[in-house]
Amino acid sequence: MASCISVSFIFIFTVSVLLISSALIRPTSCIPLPRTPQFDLDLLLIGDAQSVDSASSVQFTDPGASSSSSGLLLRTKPFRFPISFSTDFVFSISSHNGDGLALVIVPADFLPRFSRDSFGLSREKKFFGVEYDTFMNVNVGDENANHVGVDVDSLNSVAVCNVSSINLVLSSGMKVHSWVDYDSSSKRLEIRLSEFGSPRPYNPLLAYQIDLGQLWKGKEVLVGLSSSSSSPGNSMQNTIVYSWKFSLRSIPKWLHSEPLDPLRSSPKWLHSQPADPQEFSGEKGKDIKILDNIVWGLMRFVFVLIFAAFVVVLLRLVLANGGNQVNVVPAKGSTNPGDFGYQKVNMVVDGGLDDIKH
Ligand SMILES: [Ca+2]
Repeated sequence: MASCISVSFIFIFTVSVLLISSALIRPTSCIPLPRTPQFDLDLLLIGDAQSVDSASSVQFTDPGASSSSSGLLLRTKPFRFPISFSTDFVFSISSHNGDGLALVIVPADFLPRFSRDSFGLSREKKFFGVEYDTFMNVNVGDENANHVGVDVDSLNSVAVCNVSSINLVLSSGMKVHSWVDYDSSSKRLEIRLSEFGSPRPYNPLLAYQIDLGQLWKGKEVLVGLSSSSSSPGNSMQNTIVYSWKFSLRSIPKWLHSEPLDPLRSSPKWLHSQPADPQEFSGEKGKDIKILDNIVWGLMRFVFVLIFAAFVVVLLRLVLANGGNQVNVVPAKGSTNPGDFGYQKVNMVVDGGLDDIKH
């Protein structure tokens, strides 16, 4: 009987904990975005985000929600900094009260902490964001309700630009196009914004120096577009994204500030030792060393063969010259006195020897 009561207590306790947890924790739905040419693949719809207009666009918040609403369009492929990225998206924000839209980079395990307010980031301590803010929150230092801001671990932006300076109103309901580029070598972030249909502006609306590699310290991150609104008693802001492209660019390895090693540019078989011990360590290193030895052995063997052939040819030439020496020197051209015949010439001298003496 006692054990039965204990089991019942554990069951009731467990159910109660689950019910309370489900009430406290933001329920999130993860729905793949239908494949459309306006969006990259591998995207998930989180929270109140849903595809609308035959999956041609994404609506982030639920205008009919009673209290607050938030939605996230999340790219499911994690990545790590340092890396460069370029992204652009077209969106519209209705003129109702709401936070606007944000490009967010969050830890790879962020989803359980996605919330209903503050672009879904109120329960996340580590994030990077570019906010298109349409609500003036004095508590985080917002200067107006129409600005672009750069957020690092806080919605109190580290850099801000008034969108009114380019004669745009984010919450006008009109489509706008934004480009965000980050170069990891120069550590420069650039944000551009224009009315939809206009060309990409040459000058960024906001540029900011930030080392995202230092911020994330090699941790896996995810990127997404997020929106939230809370306006009890009033109709809520409706944020729609019509297209989103995101691409990463790695830094070429040779651009890293490593000392220049001239041995790297020559074939590996020229080295008796590997140029980079780490690169050729382990079994791979052993294989390459064996290959080096084989190539070196073959080169020595070929060299010996060539040398031997040269010596043989030279000897044959020398011997050949010695055996045919008579034939080589023409007989008529001989200067050897022994080759000439002698003929005795008899001279008759009148007067005898005495006449000669006189
Ligand atoms: Ca705000």
